[in-house]
Amino acid sequence: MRHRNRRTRFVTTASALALLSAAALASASVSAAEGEDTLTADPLATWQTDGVVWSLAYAHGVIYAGGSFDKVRPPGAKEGEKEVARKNFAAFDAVTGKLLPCTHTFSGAGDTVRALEASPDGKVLYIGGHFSEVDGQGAASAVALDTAGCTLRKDFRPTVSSYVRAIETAGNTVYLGGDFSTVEGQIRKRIAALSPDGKVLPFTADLDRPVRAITAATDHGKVIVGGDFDEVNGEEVHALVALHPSTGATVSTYHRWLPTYSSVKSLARDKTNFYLGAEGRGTGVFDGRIAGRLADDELVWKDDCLGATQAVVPYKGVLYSGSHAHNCGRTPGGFGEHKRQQHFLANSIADETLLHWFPDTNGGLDESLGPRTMVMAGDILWAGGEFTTVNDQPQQSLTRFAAGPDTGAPEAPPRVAAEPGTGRVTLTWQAAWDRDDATLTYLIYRDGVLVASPTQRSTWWDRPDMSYLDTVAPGSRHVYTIAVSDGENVSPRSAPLSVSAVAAAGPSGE
Ligand SMILES: [Ca+2]
Repeated sequence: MRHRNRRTRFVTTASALALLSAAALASASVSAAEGEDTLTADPLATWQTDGVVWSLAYAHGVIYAGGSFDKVRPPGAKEGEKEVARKNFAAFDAVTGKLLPCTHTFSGAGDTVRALEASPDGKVLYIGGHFSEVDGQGAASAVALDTAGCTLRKDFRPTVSSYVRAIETAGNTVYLGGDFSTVEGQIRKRIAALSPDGKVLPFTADLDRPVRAITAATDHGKVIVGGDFDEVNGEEVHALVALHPSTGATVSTYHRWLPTYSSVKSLARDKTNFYLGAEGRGTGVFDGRIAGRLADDELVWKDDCLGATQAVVPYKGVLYSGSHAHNCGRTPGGFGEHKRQQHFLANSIADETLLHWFPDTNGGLDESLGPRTMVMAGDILWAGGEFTTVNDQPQQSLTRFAAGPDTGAPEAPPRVAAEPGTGRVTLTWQAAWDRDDATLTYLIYRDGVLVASPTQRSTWWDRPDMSYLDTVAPGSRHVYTIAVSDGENVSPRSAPLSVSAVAAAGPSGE
C-alpha cells in the first residue's frame, strides 16, 4: 500500500527501484511514514454543469448537485456539446462520476438551489434554495426527495419566505437556515426546525442576518450555526453561535473567534471537532479556517490564510478546503502573499500544518471564487463551484479526488544548463514541483545512462536551484538529460544538452 505524506514521501515502485542507485536508495530509506496521508491531486473523470454548483450531498452511492445551471455534459465535452437538460439539480454516480436519470426541475423566484442535505439514514434528501416551482408545481424554497425512487415527498413542502442557504439533519429534526423570516407563516428568523413531514417545530431563535451553515452536535447538546449575523436572541453575537437543539436558546457564543467583517460560509464536524470556513472583507479580515472542540467549545487552531474559504470537509485527519488562498504566510508549511491563487488546500487536523496537496481550479464564473462546496462520498472527495478548469484543464463546476491512483507526473525540470570544467561537468537546473508529492527524485542521464538520482523537496512557491557535478574524462563529450519522478510518474526528459569537458593541460603547456 502506498502512503502519501505531508512532510516527505517516498514510493519505491519496482521501476523506480531499478532506476535508483544504491546511494540514492540509502538516502531514500531514511524517510519514515509520519503524519497524514492526503488524497491524490489528480481529478477523476466527472460530469460537468454549465453554471455554478452551490451545494453537494451524498446518499447511498449518489451525489446530488444543486446550484444555478440549466444543463450538464460529460467530462471532456465543451459547453454546448453533448448537453443534457438539468435545471438547478442533478444526480451523479459517486463512483463513476456519470449522470443518473434522477431529475427534477427547480425554477422561479431566485431560480437556484443552494442547500442539500440527506437524512441520517440517507433515505430522504432535503433540498433548499430560492425557487417557487418544482416540476412546474408550486413550491417555496424547500422540498424533500425520497432517494430510493427519486420521488418528491408530498408531506415536506414548507412555505419559506426567502432563501434557504443551509440544511442540517439530526435525528428526526430538519434544520433550515437562510435569509427567511417566516416558515409556514410562523416567525422564524433565519433559522427553523421542522419535522421530517414538514411541520414547524417549537425551536425558535432570532438571528438578524443570514445563516449560511449549520452543523448539528446534538451529542454535545447543541446545533452550531454560522453566517453573517451580529445579533442572536437579543445578544450581540457575531457569525458563529451554538443553539440548543430543541429550544433554540443560545448555548455558546465563541467570543472573538471571528472579526466584525468576517462571515462563516461553511461548517463541518467529525467525532471530536467542528470546523468552519470564513469569508471576510476589508483590513484585518479573517478568511481562513478554525478547528473548535465539540466537547468544550475551545478553539483548537485558527489558520488565517487570506482568500475566502467557501467549503470545509474533514476526512482521515485532514481538513480539505476550497478557497482562493493567496497568502498563508502565518500557517505552518504555508506560503507568503502570491499572485497565484490556490483554490484547494489541506490542513493537518492535528496541528494545522498545510499539507502537500495542491490540486487547483481557476476562479471561473460568477464571483470567480472557484470551489463553493465539498463533500465526501465514501472515500471520494467531490467538489463543486464556479470554476471552469481543474489543474489547468477545461472542467466546469464539478470535480473529485480519491486516494489513488496518482497519475500526475511532475513537469520536466526547467533551466537545465551545463558548465564544463577540467575532467568534470556541472549541471544546474531549477527544482520542478508536483501537486501531491513534496519530495521528487531527479534522474540524471549521461549518454542515456542513469548516473545520479538526487532528491529535493519543493512546492510551487519554493523551487530551489539544484546542481550536480559529474566527473568525466578530460576532453570527453557527453549528452545530458534530466527527468523528474514523483515515485510513480516520471516527467519527460529535458532537452538533450551536449557538452565537452575541458581537456587536461599538456605536460609542457602551450
Ligand atoms: Ca504526484
